[in-house]
Amino acid sequence: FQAVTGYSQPPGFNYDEDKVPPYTLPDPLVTSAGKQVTTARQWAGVRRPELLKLFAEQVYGKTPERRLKTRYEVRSVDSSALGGTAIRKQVSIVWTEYPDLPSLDLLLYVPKNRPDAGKPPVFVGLNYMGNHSISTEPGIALSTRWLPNRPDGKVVNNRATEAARGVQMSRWPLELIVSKGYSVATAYYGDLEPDHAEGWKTGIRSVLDPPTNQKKDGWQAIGVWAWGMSRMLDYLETDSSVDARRAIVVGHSRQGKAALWAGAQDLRFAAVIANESGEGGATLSKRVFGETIERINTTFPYWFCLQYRTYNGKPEALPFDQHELLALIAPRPLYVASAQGDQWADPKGEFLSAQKTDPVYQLYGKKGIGSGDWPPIHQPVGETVRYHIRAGEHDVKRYDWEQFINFADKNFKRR
Ligand code: GTR
Repeated sequence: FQAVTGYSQPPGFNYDEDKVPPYTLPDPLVTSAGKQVTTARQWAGVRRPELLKLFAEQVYGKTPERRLKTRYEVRSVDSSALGGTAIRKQVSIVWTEYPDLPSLDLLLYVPKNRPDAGKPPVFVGLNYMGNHSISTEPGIALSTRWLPNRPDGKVVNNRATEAARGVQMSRWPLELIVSKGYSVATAYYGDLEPDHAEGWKTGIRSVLDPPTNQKKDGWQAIGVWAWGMSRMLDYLETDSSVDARRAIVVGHSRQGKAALWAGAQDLRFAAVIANESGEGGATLSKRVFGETIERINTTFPYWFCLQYRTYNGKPEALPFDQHELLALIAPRPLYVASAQGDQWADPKGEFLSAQKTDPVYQLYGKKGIGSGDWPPIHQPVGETVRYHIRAGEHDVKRYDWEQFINFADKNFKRR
């Protein structure tokens, strides 16, 4: 075990491999009735629905079935974005029955030159600080929504200032993505629900499933953000400039958790990428290393359903673990990425979890991670399921995107 120092790691948690208590993981291929799953058909028909229900009832809360009526309002189209290499569109998803509910404001980049004749695949993901934060292009509308204040003064009184443009552009290397022939669709996650305990009051939950009823399996914020990614895809299916059948849902950290849950529920997502998604995301809960269920439920009591709290301090009682969430992505391509400086998210636990999906991918004749050991930094492993750990802190870097794009190139067999 190599201690990684110099990064913020909340004290009082285990970061020592030698101190991980023994744990047993459930076999994804055994049904709740104890039957062995041996075919893809049994997986899809019996086990998969069973697991989806477990994750809804025990972790993320049940997604409301009611569909909101929407109208798509095109706010702008610029056909010479990114130095003339891309078309930039801003489209608002307006919830027509609820005029006071904030719209979900999409920012879409479509490459003008493409390596193949077909429509470009599209990365779909929510951003943390508003669409204006992912690029300094002045044509991007400055978000007027609630945002977390920043010590650098670029967000004050919970509102963005002009200085907030581009503050997270390193996380969205648009030129790179577009130059490789991919589109990107993003929106601010706070359009759906601002990320704080009272956030639901001005978000989608206020109309679809307010938490006031204290339902054990009530919908919570991670579920809302996941749902929002599916609504983005609804729009993309109507936009002829992208190939919505090759939509890759991507998320970092808490949005990585949401991207996994979105991909698990919504089979229209052709691939899923979870960057440093950690606890309640890709990593194993029963492996006690870094963040715990108790801690995440305490710090973020509005992210997961109330039922999840029954596992506080006793992950061994979980009848499943997060490798079975990852298995819900099968047979679609799945990328799990870690960072060495993000011990909080338990990089090794993320790897082991991804590796444990192998038997499920095998049912479909696909090769996942394979039986190798946890790889060293900057050595991606696996095929349909892929994993890397990079040097550096909890963040999204150009290195990560380079791997995601290679992975998409390989798995989407560019037409
Ligand atoms: C942390 C949380 C992690 C992860 C992270 C993030 O505070 O404990 O699980 O979600 O936030 O989203 O950056």
